[in-house]
Amino acid sequence: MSTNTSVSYHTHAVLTKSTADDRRRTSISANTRALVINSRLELKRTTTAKTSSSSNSSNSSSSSYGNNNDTNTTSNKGEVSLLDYGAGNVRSVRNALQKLGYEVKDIKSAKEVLLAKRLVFPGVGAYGSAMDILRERALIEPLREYVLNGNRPFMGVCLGLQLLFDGSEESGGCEGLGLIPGTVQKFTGNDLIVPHIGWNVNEIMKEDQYLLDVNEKSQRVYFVHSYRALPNAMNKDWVSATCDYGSEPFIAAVQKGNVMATQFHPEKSGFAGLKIFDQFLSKGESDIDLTAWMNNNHNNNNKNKNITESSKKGLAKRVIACLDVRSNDAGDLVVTKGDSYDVREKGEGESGDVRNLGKPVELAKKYFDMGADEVSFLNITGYRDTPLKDAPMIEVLKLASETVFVPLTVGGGIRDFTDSNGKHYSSLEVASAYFASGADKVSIGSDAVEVAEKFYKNKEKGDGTSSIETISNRYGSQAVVISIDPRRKYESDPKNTKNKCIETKRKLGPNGEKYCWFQCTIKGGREGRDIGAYELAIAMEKLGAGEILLNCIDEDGQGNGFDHELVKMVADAVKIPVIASSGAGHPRHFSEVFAAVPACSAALAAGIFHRDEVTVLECKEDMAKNGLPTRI
Ligand code: 1PR
Repeated sequence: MSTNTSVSYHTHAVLTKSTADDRRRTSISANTRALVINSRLELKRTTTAKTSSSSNSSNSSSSSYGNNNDTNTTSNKGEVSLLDYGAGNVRSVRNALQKLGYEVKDIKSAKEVLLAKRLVFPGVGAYGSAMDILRERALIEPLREYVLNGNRPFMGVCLGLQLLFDGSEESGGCEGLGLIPGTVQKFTGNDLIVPHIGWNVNEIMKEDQYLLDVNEKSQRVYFVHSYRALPNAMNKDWVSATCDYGSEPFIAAVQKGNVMATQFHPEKSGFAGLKIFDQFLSKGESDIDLTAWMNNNHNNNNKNKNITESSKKGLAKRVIACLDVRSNDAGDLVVTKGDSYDVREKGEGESGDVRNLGKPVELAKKYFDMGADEVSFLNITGYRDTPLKDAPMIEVLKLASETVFVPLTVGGGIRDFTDSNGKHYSSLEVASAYFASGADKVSIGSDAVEVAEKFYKNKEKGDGTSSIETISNRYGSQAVVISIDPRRKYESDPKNTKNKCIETKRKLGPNGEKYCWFQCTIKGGREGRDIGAYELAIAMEKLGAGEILLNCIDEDGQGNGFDHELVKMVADAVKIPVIASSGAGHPRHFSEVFAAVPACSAALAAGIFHRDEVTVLECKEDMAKNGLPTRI
């Protein structure tokens, strides 16, 4: 343990160094700087009383991981109690409320619930475990009492909406708080991709001063869930918005008097979400100027003449910015980028420097301002150590989640780990540390390959102990992303492998081979295994994963576009969302992969964004011009 600790401390110490070269590489473009300033202006408050918060509040104004110099809360809009019952990412909600200028009081006990002046009830994770925790902590009756009383504001988020209903068929069926009639059920629909992940459109069902502004301005909001409640005659008076996904529209928001709850995540829905939070908590007196934000920002519908009507409807295809993070040779934590996973500068022999493309927190904020639908951090050397000892990565998440109000995924090193002193860390513990630091999803790479190998040996069954099973049971499948790192393996005859082969039209093998399969690798491509991306994806879906991040070592950093053959093979094999990754070199590559593989839910890029060659908006404009549902 001592070795690990000293490495961490060393890394931390040298992170304070900032070379001129770093500064040059990480300088924000004039355009982005303007956006940052605009963001500050919108959130500027009339008073300057800095809100204090619970113990978890971060006071940092700058950081070695990138300046976190966005305006922090500058006004005091009064106290809001946040019920932290251990259901998942409460930090994001706290950060959003603090950003808006509320003083956040973390509460845990029944007594504190009853004393709250305004109560926010967040929720991520499985219904059954959330109800178990509420029961253990004797919170069920106080919560019911608070809502039934109705004299103080109550805001539920996601599971915090679902728990208000009579019950859910999730977790084998269980009772809820019984405050709204209806049972929460799994999405249904032919060939439907579940979880419902991403940015979708609300339809307002009744006069609702809290959602109206956002809706009138055609702003989408962020959903992530596999279960939903349906409107019916009994709950009609509660339903304030629905959203169309699956076989029928589901309840996106409820509101009655002082009680409001959303199935979507306001804290992850950019400025639109912050506006909704603020509208409700300030009883319709929000001072967030969404119009000013839209006019000053890149995503201004009016300025984009090419936006098609169809792009404004339905679940948007997501554009994700990815940050591969590692320590460079000097020990600084940097965003790097490889060509086919080789992240060292060329022309300097094998010992070329690790490419340094910027600071993680700063770049994450930049991509949020540019309109990225999500941001992913991959700790690419996580296979060597446990992130529980990797304080810098945890710190990156904490800082990024203070200013980035779209979903954050983190990967690298999520697996069971025994350190040199024999101390065992479970993958669930590692993931929990990431969730507590601001991650919304964790991505699992190397461990997933080993779990899949066991799954097939065990007659396609899990044993309940794997990272995928334990984390999805605890936090819900939507929180578990599988990062696949495949490379093409060519075959002259598909019978030469047990893995699913395709006849390729994209690129023949070195000896003219027509067939290929996509071999999974571990440890950042260092070790190939006898299992294909197709087989891995199927196993992961069965074990409870919620999403596939499909990289491609051959195309990584090449700029030739996504490997449609690979994406199609995997997207057709599973019914969970698939994110195409590796190879983006032009805005049209995004439209092309969505057109070629309609089942593909999102596309991710790194190099073109880091090098300022292409903006997120340019990718989205191309998508919207081509009629693809796009959050723009
Ligand atoms: O195996 O669970 O510890 O996770 C390690 C994680 O780190 C995995 O998700 C793995 O994909 C990632 N990783 C490991 N080594 C590298 C490397 O580059 N040497 N990066 C690496 C993966 C792929 C994408 C990249 C896209 C888009 N990089 O993250 O961002 O290919 O790039 P492009 O748009 O520039 O083409 P574990």
